[in-house]
Amino acid sequence: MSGVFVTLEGPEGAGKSTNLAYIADALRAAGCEPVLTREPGGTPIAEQVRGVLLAHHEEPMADDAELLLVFAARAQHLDRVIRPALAAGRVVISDRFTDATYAYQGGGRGIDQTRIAELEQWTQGDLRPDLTLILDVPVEVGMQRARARSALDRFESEQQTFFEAVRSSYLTRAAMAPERYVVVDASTDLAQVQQSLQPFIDQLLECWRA
Ligand code: Z5A
Repeated sequence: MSGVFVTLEGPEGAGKSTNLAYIADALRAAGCEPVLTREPGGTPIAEQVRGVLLAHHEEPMADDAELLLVFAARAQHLDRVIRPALAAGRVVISDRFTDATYAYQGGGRGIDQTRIAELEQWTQGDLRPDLTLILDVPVEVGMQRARARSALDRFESEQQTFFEAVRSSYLTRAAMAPERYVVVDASTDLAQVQQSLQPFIDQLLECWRA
C-alpha cells in the first residue's frame, strides 16, 4: 500500500472533529487532498452499525456484541474506503480507529486485550495506522464540552470511571509506541491546541512526500 494512514483519537469532547477539519485544511494548503472518514462508520452499511452502537436500547448490549459490531463496521470500512484509498496512494484520516476499541471496549468495558488483538489481526491483517494523534483532555473537561453540545449517546452516558479507564488506555498505548503516536494537550483553548498540532502536520506531510 502506498498511501498514508492517519488516525485521530481521544476521549469524548477532546475536539477530534474540530481539529480534523483544521488538519485537513493545512494539508490542502500544502497540495495534499486527504480522504476524511470516521469510525464507527465511513460507509452506508458501517454508518447503520454506528446507529445501533450509539443508540440507547431497552435491551442492554452485551460487551461481546458491542466488540463484534465495532469490528464488523471496521471490516466494511476497510474494504470499501480505507484499503482502496491507500492503494491509490491517498492520505486517509480517520476520526477514530482500532485504538478506540482498545480504549473503550478494552479499558472501558474490561474486555481482554488479547481478544481485541485477535480480531484486529483477523480484520486488518498487518494494516496499522502510520501515525496516530491522541487529543488528550481530563475527563471532566471533555464531558463538559460534550454535554454542552448535544444529547448524550449510549457511550457518552457512561460514568466518569469508564472515561478515566478510556483515557488511561490511550495514554498507555501511546507510551508503548512513541514512534507512532503524538499526544497533544487538548484542554487548552483551540488556538493553542492548533498551534501544538504543527509538528504532527509536518510529520504527516513528510510521510506523504516520501
Ligand atoms: N467507539 C468505540 O467504543 N469503539 C471503537 O472502536 C470506536 C468508537 C471506533 C462515537 O465516536 C463513539 O464510538 C465514541 C466511542 C465509540 N463514544 N464516545 N464517547 P465519536 O468519535 O463519533 O464520538 P465522540 O467521542 O463523542 O466524538 P465527538 O462527539 O465527535 O467529539 P470530538 O470530535 O472529540 O469533539 P468536537 O466535536 O470537535 O468538540 C466537542 C465540543 O467541544 C464542540 O462543541 C467544540 O466546539 C468544543 N471544543 C473543541 N475543542 C475545544 C477547545 N480546545 N476548547 C474549547 N472547546 C472546544
